[in-house]
Amino acid sequence: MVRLVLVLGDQLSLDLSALRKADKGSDVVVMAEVMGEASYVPHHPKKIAFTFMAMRYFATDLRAQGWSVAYTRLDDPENTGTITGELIRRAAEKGAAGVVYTEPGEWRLIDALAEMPLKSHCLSDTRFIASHKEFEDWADGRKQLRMEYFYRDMRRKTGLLMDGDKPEGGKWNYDHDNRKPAPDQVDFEGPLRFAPDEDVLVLVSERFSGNFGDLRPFWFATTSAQAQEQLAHWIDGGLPKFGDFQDAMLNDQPFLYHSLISFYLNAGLLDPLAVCQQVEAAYHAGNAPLNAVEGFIRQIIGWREYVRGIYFREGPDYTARNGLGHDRALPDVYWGAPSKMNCMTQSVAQTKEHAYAHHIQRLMVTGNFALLAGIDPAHVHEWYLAVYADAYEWVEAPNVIGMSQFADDGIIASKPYISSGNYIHKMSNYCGSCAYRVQDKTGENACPFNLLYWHFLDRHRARFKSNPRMGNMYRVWDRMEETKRETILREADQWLAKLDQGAAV
Ligand code: FAD
Ligand code: DLZ
Ligand code: SF4
Repeated sequence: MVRLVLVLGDQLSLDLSALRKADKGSDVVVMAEVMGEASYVPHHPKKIAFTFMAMRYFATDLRAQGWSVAYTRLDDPENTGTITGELIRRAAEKGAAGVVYTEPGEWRLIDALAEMPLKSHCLSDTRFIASHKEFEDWADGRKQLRMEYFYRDMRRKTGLLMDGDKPEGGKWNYDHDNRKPAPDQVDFEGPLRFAPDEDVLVLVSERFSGNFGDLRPFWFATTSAQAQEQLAHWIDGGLPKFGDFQDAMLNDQPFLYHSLISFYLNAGLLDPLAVCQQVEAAYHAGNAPLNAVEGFIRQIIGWREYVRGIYFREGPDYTARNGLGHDRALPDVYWGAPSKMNCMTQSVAQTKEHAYAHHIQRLMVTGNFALLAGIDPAHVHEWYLAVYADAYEWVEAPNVIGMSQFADDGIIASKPYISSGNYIHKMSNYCGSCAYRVQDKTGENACPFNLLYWHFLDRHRARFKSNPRMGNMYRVWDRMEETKRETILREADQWLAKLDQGAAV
């Protein structure tokens, strides 16, 4: 009897558990471009195009390997518009007895598939290093779920950068060496650029031109072979300085020494363990220093696995958390409206152009600003989910709701990631070309990050005053002259009022 095998747009891996379970001779793979997935948030057009191109190439690969694939294009007149609708339609068409699928990365779709009126079998997603059970076993009974300890277990489990039972070089974490400010010159040319599928670009431009984001030029890799080329190119040229400049930001330099592989990892075109093994091999061959290699491997087997563990442990209501009670609407600057803040303008402009921003831009510019300004975390979450080509809820939500907005009340972060303009000034050259003055703490030209930093601390005093990691901040605030504190709070309120009125602040 025929069985259907679902392959979603972020499950493009030949060793997907559903494919491994299936029978090539009798089962039918179902892949579908559907409006339901393409519009549940207003995705960046590059993200939609990337997904459709990669899905089409993957279907071609599967057919070449002997699979029978029922592929629905977005403009197919029979298209029902949802993944479950397509499964029901294909089940009737093929006379299928049921569906086998790999667990999706969003509760929304997990629930929809579970409620589908078809006999179905959901398998674990084995493309991760830690299973749900392993994460639960690690997390259960701990007061705090600190990534660092989970990461050490993943090092032991994978054997990556291990010297027997000791960490390579004697330390688990070389982050201290990874905070150099922006370099004067970047001597790595950034990601490889690949030719797109023009049919998909036309389709996406016809249907999604109202979405925020530039569709062209389109340069992403869309096959696993191309993604592998990009990885090799970056290991060769970008990895050696990745650690040093991981937190740096420069005007008109969106990529610096970053790997630009999150899209490919998350869509299934690259395997995380294999990626880390190649990066480790570069270290053993003497081609990259330990601080870079350890820093990179930590992001993948540490942070990436850890945030996934949190998403599934915390459940579907995680995205609705709002521990700090923030309720401001997302300002238009996030959708490209003019702003005098150069750091925001730079980060949003490159997001619009590339559907990409690197970690520190997401955390310490757009995320920091949203947190300081008290923006509703649900709106912030939707924005990040829409505008980045690597965004799926399992990875985006813990980074936004937890790490960036502290809306989960400290499950992920032990203190909020907030900073005044000083941090941005230290790590970038943004402030030099900004209409505001980062040195000014008050006054007409004061950097808004300076005003809002104290405003945040003051309005959340009851919540954070006893946090041992924030004592210093409150001591500095309390030592300031009262009139200065009053001026800062008044000017911050005035600035926020202008923001709410839609002024180009
Ligand atoms: P590099 O800087 O080269 O890092 C290498 C890899 O490490 C990345 O490709 C990624 O797979 C992994 N990684 C690094 N940091 C994290 C992290 N915090 N969580 C998970 N994986 C990590 N990453 C996503 O993949 N999807 C998202 O939707 C996403 N949203 C984010 C939202 C916010 C507010 C923040 C602060 C971070 C977010 N991240 C997200 C993490 C990180 O910013 C991106 O993974 C990274 O910028 C991708 O670019 P890169 O491939 O050049 O990464
Ligand atoms: C992101 C995305 C988009 C834009 N379109 C599709 C689609 O048409 N068909 C599909 O199977 N998957 C798509 N995806 C990826 C899914 O949204 C993703 O599989 C779920 O959000 C679970 O992570
Ligand atoms: Fe951003 Fe303030 Fe620097 Fe301007 S001065 S770039 S607003 S941190």
